Amino acid sequence: MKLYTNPASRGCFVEWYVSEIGKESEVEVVNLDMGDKREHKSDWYKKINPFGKLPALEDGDLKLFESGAIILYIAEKYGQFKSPAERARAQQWALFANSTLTQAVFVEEWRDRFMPDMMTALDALLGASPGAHIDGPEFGISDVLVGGYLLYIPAYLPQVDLSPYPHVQAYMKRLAERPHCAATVVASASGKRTAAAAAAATAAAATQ
Ligand SMILES: N[C@@H](CCC(=O)N[C@@H](CS)C(=O)NCC(=O)O)C(=O)O
Repeated sequence: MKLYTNPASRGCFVEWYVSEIGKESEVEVVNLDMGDKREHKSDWYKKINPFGKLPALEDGDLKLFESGAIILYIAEKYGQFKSPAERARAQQWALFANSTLTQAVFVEEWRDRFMPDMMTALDALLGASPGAHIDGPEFGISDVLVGGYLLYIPAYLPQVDLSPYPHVQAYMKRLAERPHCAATVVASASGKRTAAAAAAATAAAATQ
């Protein structure tokens, strides 16, 4: 499988998931230059993702874009879903993360109207039991799907006050402390992720 990405892009959510399930050796990471070369807008790349956005995945004849869809595909491919209900809940959280959550938080005009209710509900869910995760007591795919976007909030929207949501904050801290998350999403969000550093950090996290 080839993952077209960039150290600063949402491809880091995919890399996080791949490393959590121990499949790094199955995925060739191809970092495209989104700067001067604008490789993500090249004709050859638009045959993989016609929208010229990262990440995208190629697996044999399959070409796939949207980070959430890529993560769900990888989970399916490596037998991570034990039941239709488990798969459906992961799909639910992927859609929540990429629509409800991102619209409420990252669209400035909608933030005041939609973010407080949404984050209050998320806070209650995560505060229901100590150490809770998005889809139950254990860490899983839904934490990557939702957690990646949550961890982007302080990085891209430092003006957004998350202190009214202490359980969300504690959850974000728990995720950020996971070595594979630190090496991918946290490093990307802090802007410290060059292609070389990404490869080194992912290799180091894989050995822990
Ligand atoms: N919802 C898409 C978002 C894709 C996206 O906007 N990617 C950004 C990088 S994080 C990008 O390629 N931006 C360059 C551009 O839009 O020209 C996903 O999750 O994959």
